[in-house]
Formats: sequence, structure tokens, C-alpha cells
Amino acid sequence: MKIRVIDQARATASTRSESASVLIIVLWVSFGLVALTLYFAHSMSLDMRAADNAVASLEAEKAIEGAARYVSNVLATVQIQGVLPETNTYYNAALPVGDATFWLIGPTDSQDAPTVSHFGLVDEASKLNINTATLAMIQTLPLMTPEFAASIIDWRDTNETVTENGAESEMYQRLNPPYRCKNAPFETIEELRLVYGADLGILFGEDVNLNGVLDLNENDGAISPPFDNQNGRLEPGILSLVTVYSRDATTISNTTQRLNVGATNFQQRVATILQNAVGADRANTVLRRIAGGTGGGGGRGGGGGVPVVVNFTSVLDFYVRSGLSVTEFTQIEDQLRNPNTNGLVNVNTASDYVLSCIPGIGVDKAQSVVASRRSQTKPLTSVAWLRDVLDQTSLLQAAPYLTGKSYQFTADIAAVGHYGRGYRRVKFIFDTSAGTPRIVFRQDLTHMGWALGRDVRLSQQMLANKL
Ligand SMILES: [Ca+2]
Ligand SMILES: [Ca+2]
Ligand SMILES: [Ca+2]
Ligand SMILES: [Ca+2]
Repeated sequence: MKIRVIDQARATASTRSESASVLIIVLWVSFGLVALTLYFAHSMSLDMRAADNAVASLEAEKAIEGAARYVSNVLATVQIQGVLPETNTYYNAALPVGDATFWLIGPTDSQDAPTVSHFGLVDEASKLNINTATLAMIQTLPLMTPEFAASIIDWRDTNETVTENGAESEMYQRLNPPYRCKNAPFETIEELRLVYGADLGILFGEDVNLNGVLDLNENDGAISPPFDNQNGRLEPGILSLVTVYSRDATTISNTTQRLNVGATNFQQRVATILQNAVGADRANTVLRRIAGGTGGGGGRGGGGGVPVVVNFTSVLDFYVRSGLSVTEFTQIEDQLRNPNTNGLVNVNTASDYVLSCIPGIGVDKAQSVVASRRSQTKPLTSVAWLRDVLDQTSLLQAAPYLTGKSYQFTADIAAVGHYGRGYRRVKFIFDTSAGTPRIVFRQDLTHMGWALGRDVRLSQQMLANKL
């Protein structure tokens, strides 16, 4: 009897413990299901966000394509050919396109604080052309080393003769992996990375995202890359100061040839241009003057009836020797051109870094040239004003390298999609020297990271928070 009671008690206890175990298992299964549900919900929300970002990137990409077409249209309809359009004549900052917004990352202005972003098109003729600049001119670029400068010359010249401090194929063959010296002109400035002696410090300077703005990481010393001197100023590398695209137009409005001041028949052809502009009498005075000193009745032929071949080393050389007034000269200036039209620097837009490289200007006069340019009131399209800034020897030395016009422009376009997401950046270079603007270069710069500065980032965040 006693045994039966004990058995019953045991059976009851065992049923209770089984129920508890089942409860625990059910609880665990429930927890598992809840965890799975949460996991899937989270991953779905991540997928949603990724899809949303992808949509924003797509919007930004489309905005950039649209912006490129817009810029092409702006350049096709400029009122004066060969001039960088004034920034107040076209949209260049925070222009909405559907849910996206675009900006044209612009040139720096050394007058402003280096942390201020500038927007607008960049003029390629404001830069030094690495295909035409001489060794001495390249050596004057900031941060340049004798090795890199000489190697740039060796890279583009067709021979295998090593310039002092330079490098030809023999040097490149020793690298791992080995390659050959190009021995032909640069096609893009990106090629500079392949040239012996190049390093990131020389190429980018402190401006690692190439936006012309001193970003936080570019002024914090060694705390975040790059290493910078923390002096509150932006020391640019040479990538922002050089080009391979600058080329003066050889025709006016794609029809009439501009007259080369170094041409052998210059005197005959300039006669017509002068007569149309200033009348026959004045034209004759000028022609006598350029043919034989100041024109003492000797006529065009000069002394003894022997024809004097008159030609000039630059448009400014003609201006100085012609005795024309500024007003007279600027009337015909567009119809004349320097003997060499490749790689001329636009004295109306170049920075003091670039003007320092020009013979006759140099480091000591570059800043005063820029200061005089700033004091001019009208939009500058002429080179005539330089005559009042430089002494005649310096002027004639500098003039063959200078122009007053620009025909190639960079549109460095950055865009974001909805809520300021999906940042994209693409650089386009347009050439207008043959009339219609043509895209000659396209490069995706998204990988360089945010380049629109702190103010735009904050304004985009504020917009996103409001929505
Ligand atoms: Ca060579
Ligand atoms: Ca920067
Ligand atoms: Ca830094
Ligand atoms: Ca600095």
C-alpha cells in the first residue's frame, strides 16, 4: 500500500517536470522565431536603405549628365568667344534637378579664406601646359623637384637622351613592374603619376580631394591624412596648376583665320585689317612706323627701295612697336595671334603660381601682375593692360607665352540625390576652339570623397532632417 502511494507521487512529479520542459522548449522556440523575425526585418530595412541610396546615386548621376549638357549649352551661347563666362551668367551652385542637386566645383580665389568653396567653370588656359612649358618654367611650379621637372621633359621628348636629373626608359625598366618612357606628348595630366620622381605630395599638395578648399583633414597636421603644415593656408599640388588642353583658337568664329604676327606676309595682310579698323591715313602711319622706325617719309619699303620683312614675336610686340592706342589695338587684337598658339597662359585668369613660371614675369612680379589685374574694372579679354605693368624687356620676354583668351574649360560637377544622399562627382573638359563645345575628357572623381566643403554638407543635413 505504501509502495503504491509512493509510485503515484512519483508519477505526478514526473508529469509536472515534463510540462515544465515543454514550456521551456516552447519559450525557446518563440524566442527563436521572434529573433528570426527581427533579423529579417533588420536586413530588409538595410536592403531598403541600400536600395534608397542606390536610387539617390542614380539621381545624382543623371543630374551630372544633365549638368554636362547644360554647361555645353552655356559655352555654346557665350556672348564673347574665348572668354570664361562670368559666374553670375549661369547656374553653378545648388541647382535642383528633380530630387537631385548639382554644383560646379570652381577655381580658388586666393583673396578669400581658403575654407570658402567657390563654384563655376575652370579655365584650362589659366594653367601651365606641361607639353609646351620649358624646363625652367616647369621647375618654377610649387613643390617641384629638379628630378621630377627634368623627368617630365624626358617623358614627352621623343629621344632617349637623359636630361640632367631626368629619366628615360633605362630608369623605368629598373622599376617593378618595368615600363618604358613615353617619348611622346602627355595626353592627360594623370600620366604625371607614371613619371619618375612623382609622389602624392608633389601632385596633390595639401589638397587631397582637389577641390581648391582647405578641408578639415587638410589643416590638422598628422592627425588625419594628408600630412599638412597646419598653417591655415592651402598649399596646392601641381595637378591643380597644370593642363594638356590649352590651345588658342586659330580662327575667329570658326571662319576667318587669325593673322599670325610672325608670318612672312604679315605686313601686307595687317594693312587691310588696319585700314578697316582705323582708316587709310592712320593705317599708313602705323605701317610706315613698323616698316622702318618712326616713318620719316621712307614709305613701306624702307631704305633704298629694298622691301623690309616685318614680323613680330608676339601680339604684344606688334602693339608696342605699332604705336597704336589701346582703343585702336583692342579693335584688331582678336584678328591677330601669336606665332605659337599651343599652351598659352591666359594672363587674365592665371594664378600667381602659374604666372610665376612665365619668363619675364617670374616669382618676383607675379603678385604685382595679379594685383594690377584685380584693379582693372571691365571684364578682361585683352592683353593690352600688361604693357602698363611690366617694363618693355620683361613684357616682350613674357608675351610669346601669353594670351588674353581661353577656349578650354573644366566643369567639375558634383551632385547628390534625394535627402543629400548618393554623392557623385565627374570632371568634364570642354574644348570650344573649333566653335561648337566638344567634351575632350571625362573622369569620375567620386572616389576622392566629399568635395563640396563643410557649408554644403551642413545645409544638406539640415534639409534631410527637416524632411
Ligand atoms: Ca624621352
Ligand atoms: Ca581640399
Ligand atoms: Ca592632415
Ligand atoms: Ca597649409
